[in-house]
Amino acid sequence: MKDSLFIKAAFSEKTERPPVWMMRQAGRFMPQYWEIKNKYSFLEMCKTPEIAADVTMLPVDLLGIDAAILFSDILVTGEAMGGDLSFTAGVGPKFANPVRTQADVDALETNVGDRLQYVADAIKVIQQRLNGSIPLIGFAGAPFTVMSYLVEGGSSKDFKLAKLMLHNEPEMAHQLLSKIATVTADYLNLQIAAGVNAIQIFDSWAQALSWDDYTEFSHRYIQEIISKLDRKDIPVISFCKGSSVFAPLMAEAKPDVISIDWNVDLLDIKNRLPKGIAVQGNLDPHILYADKKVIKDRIHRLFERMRGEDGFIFNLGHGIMPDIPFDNVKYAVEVIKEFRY
Ligand code: 1CP
Repeated sequence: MKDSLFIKAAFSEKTERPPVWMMRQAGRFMPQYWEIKNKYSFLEMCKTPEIAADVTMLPVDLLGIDAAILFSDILVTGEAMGGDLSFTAGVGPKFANPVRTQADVDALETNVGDRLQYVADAIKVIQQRLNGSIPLIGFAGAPFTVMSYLVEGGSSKDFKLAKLMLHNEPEMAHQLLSKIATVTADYLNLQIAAGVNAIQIFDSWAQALSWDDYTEFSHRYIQEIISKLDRKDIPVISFCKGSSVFAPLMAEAKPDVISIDWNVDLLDIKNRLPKGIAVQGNLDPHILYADKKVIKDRIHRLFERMRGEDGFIFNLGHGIMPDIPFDNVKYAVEVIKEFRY
């Protein structure tokens, strides 16, 4: 895999064009996803290795992207720790037993590798299907983002309860985050042992935090996780919404790649990072709703800005929205793959 465009760019080596994959590529914007989804619940799909592999392969076969991402969810760690997780169409994820008290935190389990074995099984099936063609990215949620779902009991607009725990009960919050960090490091090592070729950590809701709170309650746990990974030749990507602000701090956790949201000029932020850290990003996903000439123009604008830079992986600044036209995503991938430095 070390000769693949994606792995080379992740390790800041020269490539003839930027590699492309897109967050949330294995999901709802593809009509073929719904053909599978209509037959099974979301968690059944995640927990049945053959089905997880089918969905992982959809964007590989239909779009020709340069890296696959495991079909799963960031909340499976919370479920394995004891969260009563369900996904309902139109509602999203729910934990029926939210974590709000010291007793709730104490009840969470941390030795949960057996409960996540189905992910290792899925990785093995996916690697057979990929047969060495492109790398497979494994992933997990960052502790603060996973904590926000456990404490709120589901999605939230303002993270009021999760932030209140940080502010009023910092000791308890640290115990909760520390438990999630332990599980997450073990879980990512389980994925590495099962055969993934790269790792991404998603801290999707970090932008809700002040600089001080991000430093104390998010960054230090991501740093702990990364320091525990059996990295070998496996690049580690750190993503957060808010990376246009937090990237210099994220770099201290020593990831190989930082995935950048769309609020910042990608070259400017890259120049502010230590040498040897690659960047991934950072097209505004809303561009994929626009006319094709706009899509092409904005991709070329980004690529011209990054011309001559080693260590650049094309991605969106956040995930593909479910109602983005499939045809536009396919077109974007074609434009990217035709480009040459
Ligand atoms: O990227 C991929 O295509 C791989 C599969 C994947 C990944 C990486 C899924 C499938 N989920 C995730 C990560 C994930 N899950 C994140 C981090 C990435 C991001 O920020 O976009 C988050 C925040 C979640 C939580 C989650 N799971 C939500 C978001 C709810 C909210 O608070 O806004 C939702 C809707 C889910 C369910 C889910 N996960 C994945 C899919 C395809 C779905 C939809 C399930 C369905 O069909 O109803």
